[in-house]
Amino acid sequence: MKKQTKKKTTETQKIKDLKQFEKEVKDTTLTTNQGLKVNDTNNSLKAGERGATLLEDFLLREKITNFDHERIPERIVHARGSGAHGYFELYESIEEYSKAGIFTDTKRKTPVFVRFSTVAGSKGSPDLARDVRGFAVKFYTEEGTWDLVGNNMPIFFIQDAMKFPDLIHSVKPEPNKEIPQAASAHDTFYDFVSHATETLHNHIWAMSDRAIPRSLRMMEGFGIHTFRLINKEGKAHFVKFHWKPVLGVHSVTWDEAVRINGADADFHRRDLWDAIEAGQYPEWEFGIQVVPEEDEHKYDFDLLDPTKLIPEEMVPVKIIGKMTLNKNPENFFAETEQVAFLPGHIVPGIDFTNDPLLQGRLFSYRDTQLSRLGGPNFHQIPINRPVAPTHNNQRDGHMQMDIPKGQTAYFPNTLSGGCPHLSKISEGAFDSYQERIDAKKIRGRSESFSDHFSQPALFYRSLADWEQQHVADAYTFELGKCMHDHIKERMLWLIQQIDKDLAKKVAKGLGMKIPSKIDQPINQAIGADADVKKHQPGKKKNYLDKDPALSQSNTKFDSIATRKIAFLVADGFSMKEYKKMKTTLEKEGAVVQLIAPHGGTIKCDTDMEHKVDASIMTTESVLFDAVYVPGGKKSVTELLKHSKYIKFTNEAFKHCKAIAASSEAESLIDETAVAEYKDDKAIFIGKKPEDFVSAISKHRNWDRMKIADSIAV
Ligand code: HDD
Repeated sequence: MKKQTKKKTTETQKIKDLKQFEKEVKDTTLTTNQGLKVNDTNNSLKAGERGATLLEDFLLREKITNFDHERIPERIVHARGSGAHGYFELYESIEEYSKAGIFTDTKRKTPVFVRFSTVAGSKGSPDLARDVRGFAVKFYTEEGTWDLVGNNMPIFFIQDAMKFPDLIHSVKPEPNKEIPQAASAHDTFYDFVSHATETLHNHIWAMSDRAIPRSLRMMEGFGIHTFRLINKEGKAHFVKFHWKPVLGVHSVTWDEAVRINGADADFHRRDLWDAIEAGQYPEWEFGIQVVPEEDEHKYDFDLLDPTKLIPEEMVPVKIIGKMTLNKNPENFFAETEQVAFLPGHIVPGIDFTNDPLLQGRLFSYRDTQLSRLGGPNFHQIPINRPVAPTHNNQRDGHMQMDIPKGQTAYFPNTLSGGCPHLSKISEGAFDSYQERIDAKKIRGRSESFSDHFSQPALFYRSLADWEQQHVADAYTFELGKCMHDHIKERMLWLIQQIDKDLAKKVAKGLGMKIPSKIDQPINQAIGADADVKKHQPGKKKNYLDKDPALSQSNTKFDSIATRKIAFLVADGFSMKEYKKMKTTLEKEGAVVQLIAPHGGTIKCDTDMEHKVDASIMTTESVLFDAVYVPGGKKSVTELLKHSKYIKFTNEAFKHCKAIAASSEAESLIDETAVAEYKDDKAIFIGKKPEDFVSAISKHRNWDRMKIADSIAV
């Protein structure tokens, strides 16, 4: 990505804090870990030139020992991720709801570190897997660190943390053969999903385009659980947290996702890195949905049920701030790999609810860091250190980095003057919300969590035609990869409870019939979770027909900033046309890349040399948002000799992208599938660059989907 208008980077307090741990390589001498200068790091110490290596060789042993231990256990979920630094700014104080400094002080620039991830794949898996994306934000606030550990979908698969290991074991590669990697399309996942109807809501989101984002910068984020905001008077409100990307919510097609994984498995990671390096800083607005405590039981669903969203039609999202990511990590391992997010990290003014999934998470995240990062001092790793000062009597353990001074490590004490001393609530101490509890101890699920079908149906109804088609295709693909008919049948039967037409489409694709009843013995053995009748909507008070916020067709389509446009060129391309189109696109923040038959440089028709961004052999159409072919007879004649340019254009057409060509380049278009569809609303031959810009801002021409399937590439 080329440099655009680079915004000024202002250092946050956290970046300054991290600087003291940074180590420059430039102008340094190679030493051991003890500071001993080294004069040979290529040869081990031997008994003679052709002799055995000596145990004495401490230089060899130090180097190899360090190497042997370079890897730490990857995260059991969300192993594949990318991180970035930035800051959060508040537009307006919400002191009526929360006393948190981050929500009341509009002058603050709170440092953040964000890690985006996929869930199921290993650390080295491809970015474009069909999967939920993690969206974890660490706010280094003045009152302590707050971690909002969310996803890019507003709900979760299960209602109780107790089921999390089962969910993850079912989606991870099957244990006997460790197949498939980073894919939910296999029997064990659908065996589980089809017998746990609470998963169906998150599952239908995972079948939608949300699971294959165009960019990490173009997806929403959600805190998912209902949390509490607490104001100065101690009054609580329920709240859901939202991140809305300034660039809108956009996705690729499944066919593209599969090809992107082959062409550039780091597509999302690279896109995030490049955008930040180019000064095109990713931004999200932060919003809250607030529900007064008195309204806790007003809805058709339970606010404590993490498989339910609050439709924005019912409770609008109030935008209160913005997050900007403006700095890439200096070192992937030190920062992105070692960062530890804990939902239990909160600050005064924010509190938990009894959502049983959240309650379990409060245990799991600290526990997992102990084995992942090696011990209880993981909070002392530079990326995890709060910017707020920390003092307590916790001591020792693996990798203690601090040097606590003095005679005491207990409370109360007199020998250290009673320090570290306690604070009052009025001085900013944390105080758990005093929720009244008067209940029997039970192991079970509230009846108010039992409707598993209304919201998947609401989601599906709210989608545009093209989005619904993508969902049907995704179910068909995923179930088509399952080997066991009884699992597929059960899924068809469940999909039917969500939407009959959807089930019919999937059944047709699978070449199967929707069963009229389901194999009872299996259900009985498995228990109540599998009993669909128990999980029907029942009589609803105020159910919605549609919630427009759930459809990507209602997102923003007003910008082409950061979109990548491929210019297909060979020697002799028209400088005039190239310049006009490039200037127009770059003025709007798009990124132009020259794709030539070879690397190095290329000459336009005025004999000027231009640097080639990629040779046609090293790149693919799926890595771009749109295609332009400038004129220049010599150039077009040369392009026609390379079949990959035809394939490149056909793929862009198949994936519903905008394509523009100069009139002189029409002969190339005539060799492609576009030839028959020149009147398509996102095809421009000899038209103004502005028309092309407007089509790119629409992301895709989804009307083209109907014919896209027939394009062979
Ligand atoms: Fe989790 C990591 C998001 C439920 C147990 N989770 C993890 C990450 C994200 C989420 C984004 C990666 C953080 C990072 O980048 O380091 N998880 C969620 C969301 C959930 C959720 C949005 C439901 C609303 N998770 C959940 C449950 C459990 C866990 C119910 C266990 C009972 N999650 C973990 C974990 C991980 C984790 C095993 C792996 C690595 C880590 O924590 O630090 O503890």
